[in-house]
Amino acid sequence: MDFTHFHSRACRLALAAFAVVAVAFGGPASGLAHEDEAMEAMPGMSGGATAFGHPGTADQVSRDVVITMGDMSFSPSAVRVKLGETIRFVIRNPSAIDHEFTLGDAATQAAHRQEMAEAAEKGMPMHHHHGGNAVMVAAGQTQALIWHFDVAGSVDYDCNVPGHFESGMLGIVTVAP
Ligand SMILES: [Cu+2]
Repeated sequence: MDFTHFHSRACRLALAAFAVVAVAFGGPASGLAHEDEAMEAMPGMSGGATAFGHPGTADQVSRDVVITMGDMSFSPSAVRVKLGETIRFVIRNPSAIDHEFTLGDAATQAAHRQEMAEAAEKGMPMHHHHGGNAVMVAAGQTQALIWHFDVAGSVDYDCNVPGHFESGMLGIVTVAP
């Protein structure tokens, strides 16, 4: 692990902690009175364009990127794509634990993490019914997620099963011309 990436991971964990605190105290990161409104306002959950691209279709795919899930890790944990590429993430989970893969910016990840935690608390299945930017991958299974990257910058991929991101299950896509 190079230092740059380590630094990035540490910063993101710190930011995630801040986001949780901000939401808990109704700070500027939340700013929404009702849970329903928060759900609708979640970036990346509408199925359309987001600040980090939009879902792609099979006929648009530029190339495949294979991501392998470990006990609490993604391999690789950093991916570079070219601006305008449509990537089919082939997400393998040979581990013994169910995981998930959410593509998104920090706000999307924080919102999704909260949603997953609430589902787990209620004993509900942690499935994904909106957006196309997240997929559950059960132990021993492989899933695909197609995403079109038309915004330069970086996009995170996190596992938001409660406790997994905090244990280091995160990665980053760098999108550059
Ligand atoms: Cu996980």
